[in-house]
Amino acid sequence: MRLTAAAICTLLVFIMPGTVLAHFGMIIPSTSIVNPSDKRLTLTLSFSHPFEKTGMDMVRPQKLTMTVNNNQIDLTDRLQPTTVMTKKAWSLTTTIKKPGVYWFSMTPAPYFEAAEDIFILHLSKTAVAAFGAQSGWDKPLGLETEIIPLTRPFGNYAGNSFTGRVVVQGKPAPNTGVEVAYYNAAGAKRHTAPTQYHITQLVKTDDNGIFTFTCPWAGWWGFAALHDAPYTLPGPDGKEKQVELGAVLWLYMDAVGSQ
Ligand SMILES: [Cu+2]
Repeated sequence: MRLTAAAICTLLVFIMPGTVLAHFGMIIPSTSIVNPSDKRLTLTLSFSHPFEKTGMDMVRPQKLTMTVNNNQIDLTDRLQPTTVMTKKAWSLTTTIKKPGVYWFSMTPAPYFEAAEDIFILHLSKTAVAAFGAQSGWDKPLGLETEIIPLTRPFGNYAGNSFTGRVVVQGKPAPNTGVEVAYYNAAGAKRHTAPTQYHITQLVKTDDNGIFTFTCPWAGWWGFAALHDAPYTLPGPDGKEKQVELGAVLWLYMDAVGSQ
């Protein structure tokens, strides 16, 4: 049976009432660390349920940028259609030529989530370090909302903790929920959730907008700090709908020992 993304979300709501759905803007590079032996980097952009491994069709993102050493390059026009979890997604392959910390940031088109009667807009970013450089990993990109790392977001082991600061319009966001999802990627160890609560982990920021989460497994981890946007958008029925704004950050935890 084929299910549309909306049907899957509706189904999840039906099966797990009250459960926070783990849909995440995803920006996953082929590696978080680029070495001289292979300078190519492929980025894959999607809007998916990373733990459940069910996808949703994603229309062309509004924007994809690469920021390194205070220079920002717009890569939106270079996005090519691809497939993630059998659904429409986007990708781009580029070559990293110079040392640096490369921040990739995606602004998707607002996604109308019929099951929740809201729009979802996840501003999603990830950092890729090249050739040993590491300055710039702690810099904000100046997004409407974002997670600024306080832990270097690459070169970590599974079992490390990640600490970040959530900002909205540049100001720390206290008492804000941060959803955490593990990308149950093919090739990685498949993890199962003992209960529905385990699918999405949840932490909150403190008075300074800071949160910490310990990542138990090797692989990609997504953090989504969510709040209601100060504006609404017209929905398919013509009525104004709330917009869930997400500051999403993806980072990789490497396996302890040999890989
Ligand atoms: Cu969903």
